[in-house]
Amino acid sequence: MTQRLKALAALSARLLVTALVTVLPKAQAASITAFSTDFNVGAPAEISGVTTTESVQGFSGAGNGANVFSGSFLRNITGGNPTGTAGSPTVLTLAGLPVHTSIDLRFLLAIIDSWDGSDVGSGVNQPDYFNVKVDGIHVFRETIDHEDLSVGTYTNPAPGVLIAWGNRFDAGVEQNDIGFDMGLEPAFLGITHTSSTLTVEWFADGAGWQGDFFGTAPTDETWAIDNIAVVLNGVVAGGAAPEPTTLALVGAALFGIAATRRLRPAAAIDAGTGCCAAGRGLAGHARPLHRTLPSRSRSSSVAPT
Ligand SMILES: [Ca+2]
Ligand SMILES: [Ca+2]
Ligand SMILES: [Ca+2]
Ligand SMILES: [Ca+2]
Repeated sequence: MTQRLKALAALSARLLVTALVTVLPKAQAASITAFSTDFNVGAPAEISGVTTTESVQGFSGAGNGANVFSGSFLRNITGGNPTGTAGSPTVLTLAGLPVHTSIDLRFLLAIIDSWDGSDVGSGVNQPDYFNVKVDGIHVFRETIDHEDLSVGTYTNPAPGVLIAWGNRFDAGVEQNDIGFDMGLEPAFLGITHTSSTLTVEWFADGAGWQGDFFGTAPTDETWAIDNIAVVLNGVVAGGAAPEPTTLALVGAALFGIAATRRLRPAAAIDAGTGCCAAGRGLAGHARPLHRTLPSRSRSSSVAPT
């Protein structure tokens, strides 16, 4: 591209953002997608830490509407050797965000193979926690049982969250896998956030975390994420201008303004405990049962390892 064309493209991006922000009525806040990735061509530059991508295998097509696992996802197999060693995080870092009042964090989550949950029997190889931190503070920390969710703290996903169940990955290893659409999980909706920078960390840990325990394929218990999107809520006309480096990104995002209406009250991070959003702590859940998993005996030939 010639210098003249590059300059023209940059000018167009600036005019687009200016025009779209300007047309928003002063009192009307909008929601915009500030970042998204499907990992189908690898991890973008905004992702650091563990960035390995690979085929979604049998998770392909699982999801809600067009928001489905496809192509590749980012898979994190770290930690667990020896058992209890925390996994290394996968990190998303954004900067130059326009003024906003909260964020929605959307992603598809694959819980792969023998996650042992917590609080059952002898507690061998437990607990296994899946964690998400926003700017260093937990918004999600739950133990997950890969067989039927029955012995973890995450036993009762909200409607639509559960999108896959069965041996979807490493099918040669008889271990059940579970998929979640975390874009519908209340813990990730309306997270209070106003900074122009954002850091999100995904990682696994816990005294029973085995991760890449064997040091070779197949791994013991791993996780993967696909279709990440960060939605900024409460973006208003007259807010601080984005950094030049994010103009094109935000401009593209504004094309997709959905004027998302807030369906749920804003979640709150408990500064005292550092955990968790929207009342989802480690205690039991009071919500009625939403999930519809097939019944499954835990005494099957596929004992958690
Ligand atoms: Ca993908
Ligand atoms: Ca295990
Ligand atoms: Ca474990
Ligand atoms: Ca599996």
